Formats: sequence, C-alpha cells, structure tokens
Amino acid sequence: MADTDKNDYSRRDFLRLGWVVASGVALPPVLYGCLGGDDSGTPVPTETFVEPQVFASVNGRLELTMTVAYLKTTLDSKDVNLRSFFGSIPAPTLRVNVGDTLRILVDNRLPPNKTSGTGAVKHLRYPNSLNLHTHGLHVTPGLVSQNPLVYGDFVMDDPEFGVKPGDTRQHQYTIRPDHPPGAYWYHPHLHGSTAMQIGSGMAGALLIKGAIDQVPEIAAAKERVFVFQAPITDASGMLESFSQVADNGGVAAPNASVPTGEPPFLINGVRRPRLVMRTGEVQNWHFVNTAIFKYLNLSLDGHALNIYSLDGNTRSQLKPVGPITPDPESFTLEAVVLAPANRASVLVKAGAPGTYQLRTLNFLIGDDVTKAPKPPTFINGAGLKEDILAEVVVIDDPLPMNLPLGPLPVPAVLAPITDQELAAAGGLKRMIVFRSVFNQDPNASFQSLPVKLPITLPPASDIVHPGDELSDWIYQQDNTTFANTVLGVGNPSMVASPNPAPVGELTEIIPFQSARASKQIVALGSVEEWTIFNMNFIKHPFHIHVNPCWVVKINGKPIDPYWADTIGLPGGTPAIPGSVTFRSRFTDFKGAYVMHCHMLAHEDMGMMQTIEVV
Ligand SMILES: [Cu+2]
Repeated sequence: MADTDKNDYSRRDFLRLGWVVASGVALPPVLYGCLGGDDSGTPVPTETFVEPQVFASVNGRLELTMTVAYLKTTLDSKDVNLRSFFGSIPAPTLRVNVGDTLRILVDNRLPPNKTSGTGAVKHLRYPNSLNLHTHGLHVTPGLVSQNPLVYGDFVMDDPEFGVKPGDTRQHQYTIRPDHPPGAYWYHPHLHGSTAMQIGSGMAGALLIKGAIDQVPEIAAAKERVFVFQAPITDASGMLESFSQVADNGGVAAPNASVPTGEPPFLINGVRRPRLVMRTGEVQNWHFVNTAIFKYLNLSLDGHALNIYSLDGNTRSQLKPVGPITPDPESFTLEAVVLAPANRASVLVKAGAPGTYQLRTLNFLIGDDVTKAPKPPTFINGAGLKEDILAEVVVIDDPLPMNLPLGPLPVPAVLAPITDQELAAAGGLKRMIVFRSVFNQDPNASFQSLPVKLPITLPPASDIVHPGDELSDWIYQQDNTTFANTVLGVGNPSMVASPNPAPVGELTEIIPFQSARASKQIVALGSVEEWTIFNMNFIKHPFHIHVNPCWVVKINGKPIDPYWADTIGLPGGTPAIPGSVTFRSRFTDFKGAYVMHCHMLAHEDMGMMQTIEVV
C-alpha cells in the first residue's frame, strides 16, 4: 500500500470548527492514497481525489449541529477566507437511508451583516443571514411543529430575517420510505444572499440510500461523490462584494460577455484531482453541480459514463453517454449535461491501462434561436470553454467487474405520468415565463437582451407556442427597454410597468414575496402539466422545490421522458421562446414553496415565484 500523500491531505483543512453529531456517525474525509499496487513493481500513482467528510445515519437517525462560519483554508493553492457549513468547503456529505429522520440545527456564527445592497444589485443583500434548503427532497416545505418550533424544508423567509447572525434554527426532514434514493444536495436559500453563500462554497452532497444501492453490481462498486464548485473569491481570498457575485453569476451588464472560464471548477475543493482505477473495475460516481452559474458538459476520454440516475431519480436502464472525442471548435457536442444544481449518478468501467481526462466539453450556455439554420449557433461570449476537471489513471492490475444488465429498481412514485392520469387528476395546464430584462446599450456587441424587433421570423410551423397566453409577454417591440438588471419570472406585474422606462432608469422589481408578485395556487393531490418558457438566449435552469418533474417536451416536441428537479431551459426570444413541458404530482405536502432560476444571482434578483399547495 502506498502511503497517503500527507501534503495533499493537509492542504485541505476539513472541519476546523468542530461539529456535533447527536445521532449518527462521522466518517473522516478520505484521500484514497493506495489501490494495492500491481505485481510488476511499477509505482502506483498517488490519488489526489479527496472524498468529503461523511455524516451517516445510524438506526434511522442522523442529527447534527451545522455551524455556519468563516473558514480559512486553501482552495486551488489559494488562501481563502470564505463562508462555510461545518467549517468545510465543500460541506460534508450527509448520508441517510430511505425511511430515516434527518435533524439539523443550523447555528449561524457569521458576523453581523454590514452591507445592504444598493443600486443595480439592490436585491443582493444580507450576506451573513441564511436559511437551509435540501435540494430535491420530497419533504414538507413548512413547519414540522410549532411548539417546539421545528422547520421542514422552509425557505419562505423575509430576507430581512431568516437565520440571522447569532440565531439558530432547528430542521427536521422525514425521508419517507417511498422516497427515491439517490444524490441530492443542501445549500442556503435566503433570497438575496444565496448566490454569495453558495458561491463561497456553502454546498454539500446529501445521499439517500435505498433499493438502487442493493443492486449487486452497484453495491460492489467503489462510491465517490464529486461536488463540483467554482468558488468565487476576490484578490484577498474573500467574497464580500455583491457586484462580484453578479459579474460571475451572469448578471453583468448586457454588453459584457458571459463569463466563460473563471472561476475554474474544483472537485471536492481540489483542482484537477487524480483518480486511480484498475482495469475492468466499475466505480459509482455521483456528480453534483453546485456552481452558481456554470453548466457542466461531462465526458471521460475513452470511457462511457453510464447514467443510472438524474437528480436522484433512478432510470429503468443504464444510459451510456460517450466516449465523446473533444473538438475544440465544436459547441454542439453534448455529453452529460448538468445545469447548475443538477446531479447525475453514473457507473464507470475502467478500460485499458492509461491516463484519461474527465472534461467539461465546450458548451453553449446561450442559444441563438433566431439564427438559421438550426441547431442554434454560438453567440459571441456565451460559450463555456472546454476544461479538464480530473485525471483518471487506469493501472494494469485487472479487477473484473460488471455493469448491471437488467432493469434497475425504479421507485413506484416515479411511475410515468400518463395522459389518462393527468386528465383524471386535474389536468390543469399552466404557462410560466422566465425572462430577464436589461437596458439595451445600442452599441453592445452582446445583443441578446432584449431582442430588437422586427426579427426575421421562422416559418410558422417552427413557432411552437402560438397562443393568447403569451401575447402579454410579447410587448417589447423595439429596442427601448425597461430597466437595468431587472429579472423576472412570472407575469408582467413583476416589473413596475409594462411600458418601457427611459433608458438608464432603474425600475424596481417586486420581491417575490410581495402580494403583487404572482403566485401559483395548486390543489393538493392534483396532477398538472406546466410549460416553462424562456424568452432569453441564456439557458436559465428552472428548479422547483418538493415535487419532481416528469419532463415530456422540449420546445413543444415530445422527448424520451425523464424525471428531474432542475431543467436547463433551451434559449429563446420573446417572439420565439424556448420551452420545456413537464407533468408533476402535487402529492403529500400542503404549503408554500418556490420555483426559480438556479443561476443564483438571477434568483436573488427576483427570478423566483411562489407555489402554494392548498
Ligand atoms: Cu437565470
């Protein structure tokens, strides 16, 4: 056995703040330094891939105190001092079983808030207040009890309050026995500070274990969690400027290019870690994209990534993706696409000995749908460039293992939502619009927002969403505009006026909790079909809390349906919006929760709407 590389290990300062596990077990962070070696005497390469600390349930219960505080550590060889959960970036992995109870006491030890946002970023504020969201979990969005006060997955705080510095909040999440087992994650969700805090690194994986983990080929595979983060820091290694968050989160002035490469992705806090596998070995990898803006487009040289779960939702069959040969000039190759907040669980079977790169391939983060011929073409400044994320070394020390061949156990709650079920249980259809509005700089090179009309319309057959529901939205008929950095989701009441404001004048956006903001009222037990329209080129990732989505159409055209809780929307324009159509069962839980853009600066600036299940 090779020695653990002490230098690599010690440069990650896990859990300096200490922690309390009242019920459950804490497993130390793991650096896989050895794999047994081979018989030829060739030195085995050292792994630099680290696994985050794991907190695991015991006897059906995991109970933790989650300290929130600054952490001085090193990320990608840079000294940083950033907000953290549990004093760890990324935060530890929480590991529970279906049927378990997870209790978390959030203990906010950040210093008092100093800054209140002003001007163009006025809705980015309260950087040291927070709340907690368990992303993708089907749990109650309200209170678990009034006395004592215990919260479920509650994120409906007034931003002025939330869990302020010095405050604590008790959460309890009851993971139902029928909950889909899979890869989820947790992060703060206070409106106004979410982007800054997750941009700091306040994010951790949350694994729910169940039937899928008992499939023999999966049970035998080494399991790894990849928390992808692109922490934002200033020159001093801190993150205190809201405009920095906005600039790195896609809220830059419309004439600025979309950030393409910086900050770089880290995996569990390490830039380009090395993993070692044995030829023939199968490993079980959970990818979690916690970046606040950037998509991932993952491909492993020479190997297929065999997807068995998306957003914690098991597929009935493995879906092999790749290997895809990178082409530096291509912005059309699609590998395993993870919008911000998406997860994918994949099985990887190591091939011939050699060194392979795990890459994010070039990715179009903006679709220019006005350009013919389709597919959409690259917009200057709107592409994320290829990057190497990790190195996989396959050694000549065979370990024959198998991929599962048969059907995988899909939870009953993930049965397809048929036309008949939809019709019988309500069948209501809704249309929701995502749109950012910006001031138009007539000299801007980045002309996507807003669109100048008239544009050359495609043939009528290509306009997939005609109809009165959208007419209210097609109100911007020239290059005058509403506002600077105003983002809206929902109806036009989200902006102060449907009429254009003078260029340069800031129009106020109505906070999503406002009585004037739109709200979707849904009956408990109903099944509905929603179409989410995107009137911007940028691929806003749509996320809805509590209940997953059965995605059935993209741009009005039927697809091979799948379950997800976060959906990268195709780009569009006000005249030709991109769209995704999904069906959802509003089961089990009454109460208010949210849907929003997971480009988190967009969310913080108002691209969020309330759903109330009654
Ligand atoms: Cu967005």
